[in-house]
Amino acid sequence: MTHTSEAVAAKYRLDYQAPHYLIDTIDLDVQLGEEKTRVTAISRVRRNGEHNEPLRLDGDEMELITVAIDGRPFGDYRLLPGGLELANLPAEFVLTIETDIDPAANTALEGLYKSGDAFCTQCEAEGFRRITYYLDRPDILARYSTRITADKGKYPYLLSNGNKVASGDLEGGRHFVQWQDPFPKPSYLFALVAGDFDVLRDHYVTRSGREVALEIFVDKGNLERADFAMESLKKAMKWDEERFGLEYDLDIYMIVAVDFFNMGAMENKGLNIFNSKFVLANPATATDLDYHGIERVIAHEYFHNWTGNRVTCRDWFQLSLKEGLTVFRDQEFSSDVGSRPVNRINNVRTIRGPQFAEDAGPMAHPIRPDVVIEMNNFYTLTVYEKGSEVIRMMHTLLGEEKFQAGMRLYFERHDGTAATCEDFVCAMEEASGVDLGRFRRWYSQSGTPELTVCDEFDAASGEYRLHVSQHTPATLDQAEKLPLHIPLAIELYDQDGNVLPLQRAGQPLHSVLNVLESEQTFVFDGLTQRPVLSLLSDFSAPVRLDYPYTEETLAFLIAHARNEFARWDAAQTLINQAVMTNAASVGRGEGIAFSPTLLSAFVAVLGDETLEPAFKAELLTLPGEGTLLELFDTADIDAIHTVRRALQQSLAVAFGSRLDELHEALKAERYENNHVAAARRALRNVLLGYRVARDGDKADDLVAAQADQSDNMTDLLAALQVANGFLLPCRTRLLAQFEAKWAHDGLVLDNWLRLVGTKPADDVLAEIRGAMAHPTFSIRNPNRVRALIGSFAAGNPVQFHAKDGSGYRFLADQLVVLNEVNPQTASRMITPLIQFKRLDEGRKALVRAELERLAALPNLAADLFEKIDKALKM
Ligand code: B3K
Ligand code: ZN
Repeated sequence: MTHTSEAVAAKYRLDYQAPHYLIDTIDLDVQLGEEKTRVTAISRVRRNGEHNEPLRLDGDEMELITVAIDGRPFGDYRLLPGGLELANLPAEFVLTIETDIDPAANTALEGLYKSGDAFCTQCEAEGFRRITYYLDRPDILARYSTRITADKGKYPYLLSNGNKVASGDLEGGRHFVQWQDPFPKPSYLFALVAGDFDVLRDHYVTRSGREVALEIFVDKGNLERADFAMESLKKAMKWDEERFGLEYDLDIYMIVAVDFFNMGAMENKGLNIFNSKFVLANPATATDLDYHGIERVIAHEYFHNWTGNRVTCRDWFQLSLKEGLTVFRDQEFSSDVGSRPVNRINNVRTIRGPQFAEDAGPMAHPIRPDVVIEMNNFYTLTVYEKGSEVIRMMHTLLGEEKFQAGMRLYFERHDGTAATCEDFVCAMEEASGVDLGRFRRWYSQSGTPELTVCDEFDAASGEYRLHVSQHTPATLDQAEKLPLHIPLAIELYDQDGNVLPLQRAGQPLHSVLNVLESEQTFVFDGLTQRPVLSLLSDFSAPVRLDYPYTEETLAFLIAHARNEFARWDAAQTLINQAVMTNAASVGRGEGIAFSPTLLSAFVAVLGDETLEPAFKAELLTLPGEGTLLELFDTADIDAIHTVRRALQQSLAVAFGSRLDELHEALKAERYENNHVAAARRALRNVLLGYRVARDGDKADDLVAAQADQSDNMTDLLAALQVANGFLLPCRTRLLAQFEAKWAHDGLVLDNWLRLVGTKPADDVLAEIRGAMAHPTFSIRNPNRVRALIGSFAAGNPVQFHAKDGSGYRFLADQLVVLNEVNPQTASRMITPLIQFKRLDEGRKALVRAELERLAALPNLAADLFEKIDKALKM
């Protein structure tokens, strides 16, 4: 995967062509060996239409041994960079290809590789071509059978997709297992695992009464950490039956947890492979947030069985067809089984923070990209999270009932096929009768739309007019932008906080306004006084909003808006405004001040006993520095940091003794693992931060005591984070104790690595280098790399953006190594270095110098090439 013209060739969505050949079945025989695995692939191939085109198979990083057609050796082939071309073929034939691969040398973690002592695979997007030469594209649907042979002692479990149809012992201590997957599938859903595991077994009876065996494979000794994942799986299976009417279709569902994995997890048919981070949990090792992540990711991969596997993507440009939709489904699941407002708040945080930053950076792309160099670079927040927002907008426009009718039509038409985003929109449109003509532009247009709203009230006529204009700023990939169909949900309140009905000339109006043009006016009447306006309820569209809210109006909405999301949103806007004003005055060398309106609004929140603790915790959580940075055209990172700290302190002072009382009152007698207890922990730990912000080192004992007495990872880590964030005297001891206790367990030690990476002090790079020498750290393990180096680059803005450029240089140095070891992880880690738009000129120059250094690497991977090349064009 070097920077040859072959590797960096761009592919365009509009160049899609149906395949010249189809493959109906593939029988794989995999003889596993660490350094040499022999793969024999026997495929039934047939020509698709009348033509004389050669068969061009994809292939990478393999040694070709033999090629045969219909059982006879075949010589009419050419090895090309990235593939194998066969000419003069009959209309139908059996193709046999033997290849050798070296799993132990595969540090890219794509294709077949070793994760610790086990073998596993990752084939999405284009990893199958590292296992055998094949038509490695998602519109080739074939039936797979897989025979795996390996040493029985080392690899007692041999797994693949579908049902186990045969197994037996062989000579030399080896054994084999044969699997057959009855569902035709694209190559990216192929999976193979071999290893020695502990297995958690359970079963699920589907709505129609079929029994499905459920098996979770974990490293030996981790069995008791798999229960929560199993419960989550069963919950997800039930929810999908109840809300979407979708049932599981095989007799067995397997999940394998591995330590070396580039992403969260992978939805391979019947055999999910997971990053162990999203499987393993017990109260001593996992935080409430970790538990939530497990529940979400287990559900997400399960939901893919219909949205992704039964209906797959025609080509990779359609990725959001399965990912946007499946994220929407997992968000709905989390909201139905947990707190809807809290889930919505956190999803919106992701959109407004990192997704908006992606839109504003060099990698801006529509949710259905038009041009791709390295497909792995497009598993993005835009395709996933904004893609989910686009599905959510359709849900808002159609309503649940019609949306579900659209889903049914989509499955009726496309089950068992490879479809496009357009197919999905057509199904929604036809099942509902709702015109989605202009709405389709969300699929083709990149960037974040900006809505500017102003209003006027005419007391004489009782008319209230809302003027809405929309504008999407140009992005690197697209200069011209068109108006979109934006569902704008609003509410009007009277001065007492009552919701006012929306009406005009005696007719009720819908609370979701259809913004379709660059400028539009909406008129309401029958009002006796100027109403208070709440805009974009529940974040009805992924846009930036500009409306001249006064502090008083925001305080009013925090107290009165009937939708919890709107209350949180008003609180965020109030904080954002204060941070912007104060950062500007810090820049001018002036002081920091927060208005009594702001302070009393938050004092009221703290004291409001009607608020759910989980929601109160969200209301009181200040936006992170990275999110605040996005508010500025040119951001002064140090000023933002100073203002944010000052705000936390001022709020804490304003909270007075109430803060301490509430913090003490939330202390639990003993740990319980449920939503109610987790909500109380969340609130208590937010309050701990405020106490320390107010009392400084005097709070050292408080924090140390929480750490020493905690009986769960959530409370322990919360104490450590505060000790780290405020550089309390107890920090050194607590971190050392944590390291000593968990040195053997990489997954738990990641928390320590994150604390080190986010240390807010000038010596952070020295500590990071120290941690890199820790025996549990390995540059080959993406979890370790993300925890230490990723947390520094993405979660420690003040130090990463150090004026002397040391942060940028450090990251670039690591990327030089990762470029060779694991290009996919390198490419994910480079994000903070390419999103430099809001930096001052001095820092921009330092960043560019590092990017140019990387661009000059002799073996620059296509993954990094694509991003750096664009960044240097910004
Ligand atoms: N579909 C996988 C992601 C694959 C990423 C390949 N680089 C996990 C998921 O979205 O469910
Ligand atoms: Zn997914």
